[in-house]
Amino acid sequence: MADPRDDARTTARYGEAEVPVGPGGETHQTTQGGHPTMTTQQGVPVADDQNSLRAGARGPTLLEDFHFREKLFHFDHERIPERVVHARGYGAHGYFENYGSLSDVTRADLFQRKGEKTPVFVRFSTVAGSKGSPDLARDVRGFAVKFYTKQGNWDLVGNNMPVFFIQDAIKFPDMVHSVKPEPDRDFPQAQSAHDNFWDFISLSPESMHMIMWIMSDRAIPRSFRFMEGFGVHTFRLVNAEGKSTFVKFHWKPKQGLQSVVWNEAVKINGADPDFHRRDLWDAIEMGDYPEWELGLQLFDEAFADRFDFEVLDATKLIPEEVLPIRPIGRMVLDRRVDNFFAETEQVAFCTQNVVPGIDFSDDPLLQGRNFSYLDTQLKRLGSPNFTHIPINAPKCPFASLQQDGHMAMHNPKGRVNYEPNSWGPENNPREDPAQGYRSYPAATGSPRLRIRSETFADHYSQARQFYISQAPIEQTHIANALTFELSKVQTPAIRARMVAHLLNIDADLANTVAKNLRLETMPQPATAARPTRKDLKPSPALSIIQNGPKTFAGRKVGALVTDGVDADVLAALRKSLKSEGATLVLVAPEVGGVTDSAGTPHPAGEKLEGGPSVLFDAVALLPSADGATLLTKLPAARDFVADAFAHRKFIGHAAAATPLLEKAGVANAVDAGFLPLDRPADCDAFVAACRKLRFWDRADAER
Ligand code: HDE
Repeated sequence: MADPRDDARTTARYGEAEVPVGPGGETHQTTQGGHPTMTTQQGVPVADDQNSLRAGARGPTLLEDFHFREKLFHFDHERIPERVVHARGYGAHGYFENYGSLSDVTRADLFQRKGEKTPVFVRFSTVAGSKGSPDLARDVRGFAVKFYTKQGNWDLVGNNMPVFFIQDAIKFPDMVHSVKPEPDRDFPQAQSAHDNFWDFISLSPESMHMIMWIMSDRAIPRSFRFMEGFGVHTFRLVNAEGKSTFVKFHWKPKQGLQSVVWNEAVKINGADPDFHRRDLWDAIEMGDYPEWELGLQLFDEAFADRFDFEVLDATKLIPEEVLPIRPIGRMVLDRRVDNFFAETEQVAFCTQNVVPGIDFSDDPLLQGRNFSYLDTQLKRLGSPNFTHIPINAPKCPFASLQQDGHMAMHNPKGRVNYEPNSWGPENNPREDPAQGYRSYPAATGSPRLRIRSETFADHYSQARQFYISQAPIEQTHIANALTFELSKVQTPAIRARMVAHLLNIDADLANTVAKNLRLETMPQPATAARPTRKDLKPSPALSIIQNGPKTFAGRKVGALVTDGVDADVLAALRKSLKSEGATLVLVAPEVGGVTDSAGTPHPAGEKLEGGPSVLFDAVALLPSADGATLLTKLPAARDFVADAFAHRKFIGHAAAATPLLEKAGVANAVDAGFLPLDRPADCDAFVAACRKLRFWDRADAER
């Protein structure tokens, strides 16, 4: 097939005689073979984009080559500073839809009418790593939502964990410096497993609750689609009568919660560092639109006063068993970005972007964030006019008397650029006391003090509550994560200092980690400003496993196939997965695929070496007898099976796969997580088993 670029313009390239053939007479509005004419930024048609202008065929490049100069100039300036935190992220468009009216608690226009849809843009992110870091870092995930409401943009800039490391924004630069690569060596990248981070944490008891979350499986989600989101801080809603209600925001994924295991995360980072962004892209491309329910925890001053902890403390949550969540609407992400840079990279979230009816609390972390975000946008986007970029511009009418600045796009017409003025209404916006934003008149006026309230002093009770709310295997994962991280810490005193904190959380946890680290002497418990409360009841809502999806929808099976794969079983498996809402990916020794037992060819989704089992939620081993013999000789095939086993995945297999099970060292460990796939009728049972996502009871699997 002819290369489409193989036209006169690109072939007539060599030698003085063969001067590139330009558009020759046409104006640049015309197209060539359907292509628009390439121009410079000034709109001048370009004749030759392959060769710079030279003094003679082998001579130096000439400065007057304005096309070359402009092209390199632009390229040299393509990058903007990456976000100082949350650099690695991925976005998508969608909408938020109300279940009903919320006029009882807020006058926010977007919440007034049942069924009304508001466009949104969401950006998910990791925190510590740079823009090119892998998706499966152990980290909190950003969950930032921009609502383009009819009364302006509202940004709910949250995370996938409901608490944070610190109580006061003044500690944020320290906390972030500590987790980032160490300044002398610039490593490790996107990892908390190093001395600086644990040094800071072990000296910051207020971080202990967040540490339990970060060491849990919440920090290694299977996908953005399977994680919760939280506004974290207490905010206010204000209704038309001016009545304020405190609120905490919760996003719950319709797809259910799911995480990977650590050994899997490490391997996914090698096999597909873009695992999370690819997952979101693929789901939207397939029309399997991810969905979350937005819920509110609403409370008044009286509840705030009687609740066990300070509601202004971002290291605390309110268990939903104590204060139920009121579901108010759903968010659907149904459109991927057209251009990553224009949308995902340039989107500028800001906690201060609120709309009438939504207001702040005095949470000192939130107050600090309100200052920081605008600052950071100016640094990154380079101009106070970053709101003129389409992704950041409101979708409702807007008008102000602000003007000029770099890259000003919305330039007012007429002579008015100040207020008060006595000119007519054209291009002359005025305040609107009725509709306009009014801050809630919360009383202040206390003495100015650099002090933290006594009500923020309990650092261990909710850390313990989180730990005891986890299923046993989740508790094991927390102990293992702490062991892993502290094993990377080279200063023994830091390890011991962390174990001293764990003693205030749970003695078994502390002892397990101390043993795993081979700590020589057990430290004394850390000095606690408040003793740990042991009376807080477990909150089942905090466990991932106890909130699984009960469906395999949105998940993927990787089927290891060879020539001769049973045609009927393959067709039946595909059908069962489709009716469940899940997908099948064929993994074969060659990407060209395989021919099934009926002689039908099937292209492969992945070549074996590029499609390890860590990329899938469950696996099916469907080789023919000859194929199984071939696979036993391939290390990637043995790893495919051994990893699926170790990661407690459901393994469907044809009897012919037995030699491969033997070679992978799992034939003697076959358990109820192994299911036969010898007949078409077996497929439904396999898919039904997969709904549990993992066979947690497997012995000798990952610890
Ligand atoms: Fe952020 N945070 N943050 N943060 N944050 C930023 O803004 C900051 C905090 C969160 O996808 C920055 O545009 C301070 C908590 C998300 O573009 C910066 C403090 C929570 C995103 C900033 C916090 C968040 C950011 C960096 C301590 C969860 C990504 C780049 C008081 C509720 C938004 C940027 C996106 C980004 C400051 C703590 C969520 C520097 C000072 C708590 C999801 O402005």
